[in-house]
Amino acid sequence: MNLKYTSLAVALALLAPSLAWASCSDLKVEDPWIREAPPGAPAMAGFAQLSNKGGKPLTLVSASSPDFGSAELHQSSLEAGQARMRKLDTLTLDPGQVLRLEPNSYHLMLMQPVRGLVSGDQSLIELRCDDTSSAVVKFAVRPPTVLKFQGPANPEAHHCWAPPATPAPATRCSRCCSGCCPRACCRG
Ligand SMILES: [Cu+2]
Repeated sequence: MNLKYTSLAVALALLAPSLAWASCSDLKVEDPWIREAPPGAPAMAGFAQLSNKGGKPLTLVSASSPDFGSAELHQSSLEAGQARMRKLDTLTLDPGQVLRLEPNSYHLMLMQPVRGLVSGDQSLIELRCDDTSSAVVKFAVRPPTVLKFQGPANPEAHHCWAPPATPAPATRCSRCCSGCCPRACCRG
């Protein structure tokens, strides 16, 4: 190898670290929690505050948990007065960016619970970044807070649920349905 190519190789080696993808180790996860759902609910939602403490963009590509059949990154939004949510293939945080996963916004859609999770339980969720690194985060299950009325119920909002105004064991929801979102859960 002549001097010219040696210099090039050294230059590339020095450059390489700055070309590397941001790693999940730059991901800071605060206040991770899962909203409790009625027994038998097909899905639950997970929330947290995410921040990128690194100097490069950080991209989440997937999530999984032994407590759920599958997990997806979702975003809820209001479109023409209708509450909608869609699956996100990736979620990118710029350096220093803080992003809240919260009801009616970004969330983790946790589908097919494999065990009954109730308030006080914990669930491990693995978040994966686009460089194949990952972070395992312990989420705490908490009671649902009553959701504000957000317009007509969305049939696709399968995780929308709020307890009745005067909760009593006999009237707790046994399932979620398209009528769940506005104020309370469905009966029966
Ligand atoms: Cu969702």
